[in-house]
Amino acid sequence: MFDLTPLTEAVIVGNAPKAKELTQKALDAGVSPGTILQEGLIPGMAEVGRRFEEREYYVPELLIAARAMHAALDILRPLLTASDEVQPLGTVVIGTVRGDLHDIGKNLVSMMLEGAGFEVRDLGIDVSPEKFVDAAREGNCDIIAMSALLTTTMPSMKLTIDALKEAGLRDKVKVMIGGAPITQEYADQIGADGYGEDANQAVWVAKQLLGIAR
Ligand code: B1M
Repeated sequence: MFDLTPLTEAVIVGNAPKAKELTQKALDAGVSPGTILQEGLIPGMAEVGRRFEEREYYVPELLIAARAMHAALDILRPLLTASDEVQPLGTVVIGTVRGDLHDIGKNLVSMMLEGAGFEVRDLGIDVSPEKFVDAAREGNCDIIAMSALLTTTMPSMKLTIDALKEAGLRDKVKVMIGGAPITQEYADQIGADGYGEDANQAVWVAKQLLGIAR
């Protein structure tokens, strides 16, 4: 059995070349991309988060850990996403809300949605309510998916929903939200249609919102 612990460690210490190399080695050894993600990379970022909370790590360590995680994700992304031949289940416009620069979780959700057969338009980080509205207005958008990692940026989700209402677009798109500080209760409070606790659940929620029973 392939040991993913060194990969987890490479993320924790922020060694991007090593994270890349070990991800490729794991794939070559037949480990599935999903297993590498769930059992190698995500536990690494969880430990980074713990060290940050315990003040063993500071922002520079977070940045280099995030860079290592991204290096590994670059290899996994095409393997987790669906082939072009499949008709998309629907289109999701995704972004991290205004003022928030955290994108690792958002990128994972994006990849998992693509992997499940959705077309995903990723607006990136620090996305204003106006940008989400513009994307919804352009059409070909079934779901607006917002991610927030900071308690201070959560209100931007409500502002985006308000802006969609003002633009007369609220009944044309579904809205789903997620991110570490987000809860189902918060989603209900601001009038979002769905909440995903993690990237897997996000896929399930997106399907539910579009009435896809698969
Ligand atoms: Co920041 N940061 N950070 N950070 N950072 C947190 C979030 C924090 C909890 C750390 C802490 O203090 N314990 C804290 C927030 C506190 C709070 O608001 N309550 C914090 C802080 C304070 C800050 C700064 C203010 C620090 C500073 O500068 N003093 C600053 C803010 C910058 C800004 O955004 N304006 C900042 C900066 C950064 C870095 C840039 C250094 C870096 C981000 C790099 C990057 O993303 N490219 C960073 C990191 C790495 C973290 C931690 C350590 C890890 C976040 C992460 O990537 N987790 C984080 C601590 C922690 O989480 N324990 C922390 C891994 C990722 C897979 O999980 O993003 O939760 P997550 O995504 C999950 C689910 O939440 C869910 O699915 C994902 C996969 O399962 N999900 C969705 C996410 N989006 C979803 C959307 C959905 C559905 C599910 O539907 C649409």
